[in-house]
Amino acid sequence: MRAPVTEHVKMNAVTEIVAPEAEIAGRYSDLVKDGFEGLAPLLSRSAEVRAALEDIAKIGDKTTARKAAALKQKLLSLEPSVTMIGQVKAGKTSLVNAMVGWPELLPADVNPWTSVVTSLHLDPCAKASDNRASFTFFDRTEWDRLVLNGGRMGELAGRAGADDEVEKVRRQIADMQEKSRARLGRKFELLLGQTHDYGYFDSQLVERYVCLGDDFEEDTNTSQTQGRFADITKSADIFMQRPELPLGLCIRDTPGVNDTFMMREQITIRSIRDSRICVVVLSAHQALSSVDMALIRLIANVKSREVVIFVNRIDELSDPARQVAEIRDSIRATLRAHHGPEDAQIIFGSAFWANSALGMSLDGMPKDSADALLNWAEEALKGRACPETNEAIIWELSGVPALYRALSERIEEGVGREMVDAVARSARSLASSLQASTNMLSLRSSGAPRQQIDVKSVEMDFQGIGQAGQQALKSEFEKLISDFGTRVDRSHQSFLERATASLIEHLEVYGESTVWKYDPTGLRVLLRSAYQLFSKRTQDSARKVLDAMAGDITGLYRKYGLTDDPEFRIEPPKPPRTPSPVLLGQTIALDLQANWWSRWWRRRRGYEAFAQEFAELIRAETDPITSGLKRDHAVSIREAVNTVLTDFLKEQYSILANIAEQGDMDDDDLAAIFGVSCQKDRAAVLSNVTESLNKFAA
Ligand SMILES: Nc1nc2c(ncn2[C@@H]2O[C@H](COP(=O)(O)OP(=O)(O)O)[C@@H](O)[C@H]2O)c(=O)[nH]1
Ligand SMILES: [Mg+2]
Repeated sequence: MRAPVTEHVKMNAVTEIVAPEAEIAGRYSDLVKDGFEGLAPLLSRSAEVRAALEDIAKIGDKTTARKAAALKQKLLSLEPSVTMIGQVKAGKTSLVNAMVGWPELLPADVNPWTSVVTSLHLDPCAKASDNRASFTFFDRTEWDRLVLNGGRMGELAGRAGADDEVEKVRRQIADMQEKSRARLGRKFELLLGQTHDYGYFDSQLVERYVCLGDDFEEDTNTSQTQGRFADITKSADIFMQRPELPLGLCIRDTPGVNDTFMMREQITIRSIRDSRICVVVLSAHQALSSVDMALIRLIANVKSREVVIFVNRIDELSDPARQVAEIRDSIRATLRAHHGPEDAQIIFGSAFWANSALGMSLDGMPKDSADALLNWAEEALKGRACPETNEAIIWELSGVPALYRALSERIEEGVGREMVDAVARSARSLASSLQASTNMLSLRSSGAPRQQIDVKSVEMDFQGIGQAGQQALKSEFEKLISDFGTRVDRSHQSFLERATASLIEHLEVYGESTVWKYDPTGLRVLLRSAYQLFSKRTQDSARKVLDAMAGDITGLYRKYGLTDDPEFRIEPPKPPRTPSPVLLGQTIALDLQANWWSRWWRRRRGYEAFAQEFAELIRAETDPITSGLKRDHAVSIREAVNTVLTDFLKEQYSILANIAEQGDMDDDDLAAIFGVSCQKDRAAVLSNVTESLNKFAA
């Protein structure tokens, strides 16, 4: 019988020594195996589609084989991405290091000024020699926006007329720029907008690009190499082999949302928009006492299933077994109160424990941390099978396996499934085209007259279908976008009216000396529902247009006598998913309790001026949100649909053109391509492939 968990941990936890690199890698391989069970259905579906594609390549002609290979490659290159967000010092970077099994890869505790987004691309198929890194610097425009306007914060304060505040921000930023220039010397100008690529990486290299030197606040020392480029680095991409993972994965570490200049809020918004899954890292001791509203606003517009909350640093709690439940309730209550993703999964853990399990410093685990571990072990492992080794127990308690389990589920049900289904759909098209060629062959061998398809005429047909589709899409979207714009403007206007009315009422009751506050949540809720409606309608419209096109293409197969099967039809692609309106979370003046806001308030004199200036300020603040929704979001949705439409058309055209070319060939050539002698085998393989792929039909 195995010793009870707590005993087991107690005996060994504090006696290990720091493990060397190879040992850490070995441990990681063992530990990380747990956590991906949820991906099993996805992996087997993917394998099945891959096998079908291989069969298609075997029995098809060269063009078809090439297409099958490209689709297979697409399956293999699936790389879901996960964005880690949270306050500075919540432990995002430490957690990412643990997740990838390299405890000191990304520097923790970086200077809060840095704004680098680091993407770790984990590739299960790559070799160690494929490891590489690439660092991109801000370009001139981005840099100037930060420096000249003082970032979002400067913009905001500037608009509110808080000139002294703007000046302060500008001075600090000018200072930063000067130091960067001094540090980088003449290279500064040259570097802006550039990318540096390396055929390797290690923690020192990453540090040079990600870590501002500690000298930042003091004197500049241009000779130092550490943090040499970090001032102007915008993003780091690290490509890393990870044979332990069953699937490619991109983990994005963001700098943290609470910065003075709000430069990073924009960066974070963009990063969340690019990922389908977002992990919010909170620090346990903070999670109870304070809530970062900027953070809640950012995730409020993301679907619950696409957010996972990781409460980190539970090793610092005195009694996690009890406090965890409290923290969970408090987070839920906050999410509910602020219209956040209430049902988001909450996981508790500690990046420190995870890195300890990997072999960093089991010997040095402080007593408090070890006590917390034992305390949490009893609660967390209650009624569950206990892992075999110390490392495995600590790893489990660190929450990292639970996090991987959560991510696996989201990938399986979301981006992974969509991708496999889309590839299966394209594979079915290829199979249908093979079926059409087969039909053509058997017609010929039965002595029917040779079917001629004019490639030119196929091209004309597709041009016609394409134009009709584009036209339909254009008119559908014109109407949708205009309706959406009207609705957004109406919400905006009525919000402004209500806010101004409330302001006047406040002035009447309290006069000018008490600061007035107004919650902009109402506006966000209205805009969100307008966006959701728009989103749904665009999906419906896109589906309608794509269905019609698929119907027209099916018609061509009949017109050219390639099928007499009444069931035969070309499947339309799925309309692209619409992105979450993360932009709605952007901080605006009304959200802030900043000093300058109340000073601005106190400086206004006169009733009339108040109301008018206020209305202007709020309009200027909310305009970027409403116009961003109307412009960027709406237009990018239309473009995404357009891309799907164009790709579909191209794919179908090339399939039919290929068949047309075969129709031109004489029997000997065709026989050479397809090996007519084994037509029977072909038919059998094809029917297997079709049966297997049909399982994936919607
Ligand atoms: N005790 C403890 N410290 C942690 C944990 N995670 C991170 N830290 C420490 O907290 C500090 C900030 O961590 P970092 O990963 O840089 O946080 P980030 O700013 O969110 O990326 C560092 O000194 C870490 O060593 C944890 O789970 N437990
Ligand atoms: Mg960090």
